[in-house]
Amino acid sequence: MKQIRTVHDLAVRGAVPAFNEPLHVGRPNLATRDDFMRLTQEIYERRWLTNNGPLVQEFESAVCRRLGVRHCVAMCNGTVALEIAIRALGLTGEVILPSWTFVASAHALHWQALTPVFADIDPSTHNIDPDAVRRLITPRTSGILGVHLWGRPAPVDDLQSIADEFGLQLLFDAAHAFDCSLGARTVGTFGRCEVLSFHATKVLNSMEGGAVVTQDSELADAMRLMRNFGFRGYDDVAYPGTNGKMVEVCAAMGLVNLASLDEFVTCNRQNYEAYSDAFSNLSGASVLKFSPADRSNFHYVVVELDDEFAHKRDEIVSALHAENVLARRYFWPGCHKMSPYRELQPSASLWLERTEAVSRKVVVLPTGPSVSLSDIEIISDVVRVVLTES
Ligand code: T4K
Repeated sequence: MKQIRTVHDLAVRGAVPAFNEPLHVGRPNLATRDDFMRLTQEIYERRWLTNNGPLVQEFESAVCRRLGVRHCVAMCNGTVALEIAIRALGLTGEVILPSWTFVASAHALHWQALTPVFADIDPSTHNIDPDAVRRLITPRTSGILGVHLWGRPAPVDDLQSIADEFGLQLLFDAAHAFDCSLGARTVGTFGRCEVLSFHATKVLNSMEGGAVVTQDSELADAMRLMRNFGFRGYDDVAYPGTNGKMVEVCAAMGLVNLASLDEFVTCNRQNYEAYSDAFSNLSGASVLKFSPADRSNFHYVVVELDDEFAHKRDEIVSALHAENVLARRYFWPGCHKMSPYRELQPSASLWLERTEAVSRKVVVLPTGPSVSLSDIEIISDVVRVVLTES
């Protein structure tokens, strides 16, 4: 591995890349192969592959125990889980959410024929700003979709107060926040329900997968109907449902990875601290901090450039890519600037100033068990060189 000390060492200048193999943001966390193989062997022997199989039920129970939540309804992915949650809550008209999120949060609303209305964020947390939410409420608003971005809990209490005051439904996109907490309160228990993603790139993966977790038994029953075509029993269809079921092999992956989750988080934490140390000596960029009062899964290492260095963001990403470090500009440029929503709300930039400012200065760096402490040293060096040399 090549150390990067000066601008002449950078692969963008024609030198050899620092890494032979790419380092990805979102490289899957994987538990030992043997446990997964044992469960897949059992799936073969049982010949039960999907439709609320025993491993899906076991996975749902394990998630409930881990999060301290009453119901977990496992689904084929987080996006379908969002759509089913939105539908089960009976949302209509407009739903307020941040633009600063993965575009699936907005798509899920759009696919349910709702209008996503984008609210600005608090730049210090990257999460939705409750005052901005208030300003966007109209007679057509039926709900608020909060997002716990990067695993950092959204301002759940303020959002709940607004929801109560205006009679709105409140749900959360908790795709990033498995096993995170706000103080002593674990994510999974906020709002009417919370939506998880177990995509390959998430801290806990089931290859593809998602779930809605809730304390509300009626809501959970409704979502169980919806994810299985609305079947209440043989021949008895109670609702025009969809196919949102999780398959057994995904539940197997989810179960074995859940058993190793603490190891993944410990590794993420070490990497996060190493990045934070490296960037603490660097002027122009810092690693987004988590509150020590909360529990984090440290799954995203988000570097934010100071305003006067924002113009270097794309140069940093190009330099990292040239070294085979596939850093990401998540979630640039914000949902409201992506084509389907740009046309729906052409003037959204007027009230999303802070979203746009943040979107221009963020770089997300690789972490997880496939990234070593010496990799982090080199990655940080690349950023330092681009920031300090012109
Ligand atoms: N809400 C939020 C806030 C979300 O972040 C997401 C998903 C959702 C809702 C929806 O949940 P799901 O329906 O996905 O369950 C990736 C993921 O596909 C997406 O799940 C995730 N958020 C998003 C943040 O990241 P892309 O378009 O960036 O994926 P892609 O293909 O570029 O992969 C990311 C990196 O991971 C690449 O460098 C390659 C690496 N990778 C990926 C896969 C799939 C691997 O090394 N191995 C793999 O198996 O969206």
